[in-house]
Amino acid sequence: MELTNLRNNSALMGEINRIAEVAGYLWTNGWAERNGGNISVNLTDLMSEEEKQLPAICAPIQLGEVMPAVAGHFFYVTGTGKRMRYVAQDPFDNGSIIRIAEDGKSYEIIAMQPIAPTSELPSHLLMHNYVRSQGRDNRVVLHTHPTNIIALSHCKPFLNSNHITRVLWSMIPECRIIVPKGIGIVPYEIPGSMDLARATVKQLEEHDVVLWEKHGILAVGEDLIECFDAIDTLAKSADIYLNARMAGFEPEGMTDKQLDDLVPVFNLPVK
Ligand code: 2HA
Ligand code: ZN
Repeated sequence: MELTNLRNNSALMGEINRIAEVAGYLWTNGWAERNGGNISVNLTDLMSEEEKQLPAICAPIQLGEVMPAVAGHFFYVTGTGKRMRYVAQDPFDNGSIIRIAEDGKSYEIIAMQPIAPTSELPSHLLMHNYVRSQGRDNRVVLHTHPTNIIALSHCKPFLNSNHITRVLWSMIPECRIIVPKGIGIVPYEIPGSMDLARATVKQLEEHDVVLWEKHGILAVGEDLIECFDAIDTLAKSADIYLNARMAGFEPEGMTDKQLDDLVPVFNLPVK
């Protein structure tokens, strides 16, 4: 019998190509120095039953927490220490596909090479598990280091969720429309730690985008391009705000009324 070749699955490869595309945007935007950032995407719905039976290419690795909402699920995950600029060129040389065990306690790598997943994998899976357990069809966790958003996180007033959300929304109408739940804040924690993961999960109760103080940003959602767009739009607002400040003036920002007028027109949640 011929071995299943995932490269023949055009839906799956389309999604992997989108991951490579977004990895390229992270790098060209200057948000992915060295191995900064990581991406995980749930591929379960794109794989056939035969593909799901592919043998593991490594021994099972314990997760340390039970993840019932993603038990039996499959993810593409960028590799630990791998650079986004190389994920963009060859996603399977710089990441792998993993299968979460049916008991939700461990995972194994099934393709293409035994590339160890990002150090943030336990925290990504905790987030996938949490958002799915809320009944949302979450498929993506995207983490990156947008320079000007991180710059704002070095200034105490911007570590208030309402304040940073209001300022960034008010720079351009698109920001209110594209990031309607605003931005959650997690005070500084060690990268890759479960404390950071748990604090982020708490913020995901009300937000789809979370700023990590002096570190970076994280977005969850159903679609990788939309997660990127949310971060890109926030980054654009941060750029406008800081450009105005560097030019020596405080940007006026849209008024409350101008922001509120967008709500019924674009059917946005009231905040
Ligand atoms: O993967 O960005 O937060 C490198 C990081 C860790
Ligand atoms: Zn990071």
